[in-house]
Amino acid sequence: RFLKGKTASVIAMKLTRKQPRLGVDRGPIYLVEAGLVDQLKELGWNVNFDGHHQFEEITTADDPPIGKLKNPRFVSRVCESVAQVVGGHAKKGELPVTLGGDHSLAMGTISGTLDAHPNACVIWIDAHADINTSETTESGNIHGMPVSFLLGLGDKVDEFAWYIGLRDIDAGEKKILKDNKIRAFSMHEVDKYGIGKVVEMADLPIHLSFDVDALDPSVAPSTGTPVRGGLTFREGHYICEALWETGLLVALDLMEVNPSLADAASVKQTVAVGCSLVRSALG
Ligand code: B3U
Ligand code: MN
Ligand code: MN
Repeated sequence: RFLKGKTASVIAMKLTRKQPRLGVDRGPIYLVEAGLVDQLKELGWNVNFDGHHQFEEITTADDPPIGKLKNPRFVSRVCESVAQVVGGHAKKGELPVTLGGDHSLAMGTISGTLDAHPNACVIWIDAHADINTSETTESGNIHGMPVSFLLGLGDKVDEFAWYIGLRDIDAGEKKILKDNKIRAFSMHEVDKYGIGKVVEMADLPIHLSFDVDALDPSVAPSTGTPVRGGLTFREGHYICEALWETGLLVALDLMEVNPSLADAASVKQTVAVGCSLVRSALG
């Protein structure tokens, strides 16, 4: 309803974090090589392939931490340009599909979506809340903070974001979620109510930011910070299918596929699941 026609733009991002595990930047390349673009064409989409975006890395020496934040200049520069790329596509009425890559990228993708669809809401599927602030973070990794940056650090933005699949939240994050009245459905709610009830939501354009680590590590092993007890293969797909059926999806991120973290069979499995989630979300 918020799109013009059926054009998807696939944006493959190359952003790696230096800590704690390298290689997450190669995820998008694998997803594209697995044939994602052709698969979407088979579903009837016109696909603009807009990638692989690469950024000249700023060496750690030139990008020292700001407070606890690691690689702040690099991440911020990349996110700024991602926001422009995603915003450009979204304004043309296309559905940007951003493949990552470090989940910090979502600061850029969601900013881009909001440029085109100012009332968009965000559904964040993740094992983690990714809502640490620069003060509460214990790791200093910006991929653990994008939601707090998007919310403007403690600003009251009720129900800007929903979470589904949470099971690894830091104490500081718990407080932020509570203080900002953010709807969060943990795995406990998924067990209790079933995933179907959990995806019922408001009539707004939806940006889906899907971290593959929301899935159980037995389903998606090749990711940086796996946490056991995750969404099943079917639950993950059901979320994507249910969001597609709402007709409200305007943008999608598929993040944290990291092919360097497992044996070849696990990589193949994770990449296949990633492609399949994108297909489900796009009909
Ligand atoms: N909450 C922890 C762990 C974490 C968040 N996102 C990932 N890991 N991938 C942190 O670093 O902020
Ligand atoms: Mn994440
Ligand atoms: Mn995560």
